[in-house]
Amino acid sequence: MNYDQRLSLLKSTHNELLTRKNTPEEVSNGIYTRYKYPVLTAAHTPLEWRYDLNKDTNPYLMERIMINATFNAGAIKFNNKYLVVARVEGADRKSFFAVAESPNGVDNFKFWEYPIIMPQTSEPDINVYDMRLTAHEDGWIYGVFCTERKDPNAPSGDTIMAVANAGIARTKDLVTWERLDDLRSYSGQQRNVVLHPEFIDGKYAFYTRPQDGFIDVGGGGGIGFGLCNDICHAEIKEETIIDNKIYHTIKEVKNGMGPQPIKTTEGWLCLAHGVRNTAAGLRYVLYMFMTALDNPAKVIYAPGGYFLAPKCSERIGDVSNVVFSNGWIKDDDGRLLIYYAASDTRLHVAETSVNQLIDYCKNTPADNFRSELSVNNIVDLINRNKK
Ligand code: M1P
Repeated sequence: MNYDQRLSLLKSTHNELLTRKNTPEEVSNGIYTRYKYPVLTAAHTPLEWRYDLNKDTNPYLMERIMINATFNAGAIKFNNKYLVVARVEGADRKSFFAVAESPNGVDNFKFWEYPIIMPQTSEPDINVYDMRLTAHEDGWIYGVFCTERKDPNAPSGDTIMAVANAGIARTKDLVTWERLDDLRSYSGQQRNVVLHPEFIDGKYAFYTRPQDGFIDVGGGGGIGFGLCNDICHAEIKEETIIDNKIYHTIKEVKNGMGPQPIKTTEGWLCLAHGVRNTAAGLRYVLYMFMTALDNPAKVIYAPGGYFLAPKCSERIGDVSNVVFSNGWIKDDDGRLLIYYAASDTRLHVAETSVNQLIDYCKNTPADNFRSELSVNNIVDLINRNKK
């Protein structure tokens, strides 16, 4: 195949992928409906990011920059378009952010021409990932993400020890970003930090996930909540754990807030991830809870078990047996699209509604932490069904 034939094949294959219609699964659990195809994969990234398209300098038409994965995406409806800010990971293992846009939220996602050029603080990021987007009542759209740097206290020769913290940036158009100071907190490292969309007592409110180490949360962990006065120099002096990790549950190892909570008439809908250990390694699933409208630090409904777990091909990828969500979009009519990534490799979507999720949170039995009590829940349901 000559250069021109190969280029034409690359372009048509890419176009076919980007314009492929997505279809909902036929039978669902009634809580949400998954869509058949991932909405973003590494192959969705523009050819211009990967290929030198000049015949003279790239006569073999080879990829000059390979992209490994597109996953964990923040999400927002903006100018009537469904936007995700994906974590794009290159073959060099560096993650960065890029906006992809869809007319309907379930297919036809197309990356904007350039990835996000994220300004740096005085201490440059080594790696950035998992942006949560919050359209705050102050008028800005905030992106809160994990910034990772080498641990300055790593013993010499240790090339693994890292420190995670929350980076904060804001924008009005998702093109130009203003970088603010990284979060300052006093509970160790931070990951999965999310900004609440409204002021609480006149202050900015953050969901946090304090952790003793980079991977292990150690004595820390749980989803925390804290207030700060100045978003440009965010400092949380006090964190309260509002949703802890618990023995023999889907969040026995650790947990973390997912996207920004969604306000409903009955409370704030919260989506989170829980991690448990297995002989095959860590298993990441999604779970939900609701907090009080007048107090987002107070959990009012906590349905037991997972909400969404990796299924079929979702179970396989660079970090297998993982689903992770840091983005969802609510339409004005209550339709809700949940963007979840599978095994740190690709991005999927599931559709539901605000009312279904409220119903799910209120009516799913809580985890009572013992097998006997789980059986009681089933027996109770059977008995009610007999009437
Ligand atoms: O590899 C699974 C996930 O691990 C991390 O989440 P947590 O901090 O809760 O362990 C994150 O790095 C996330 O990006 C990743 O998907």
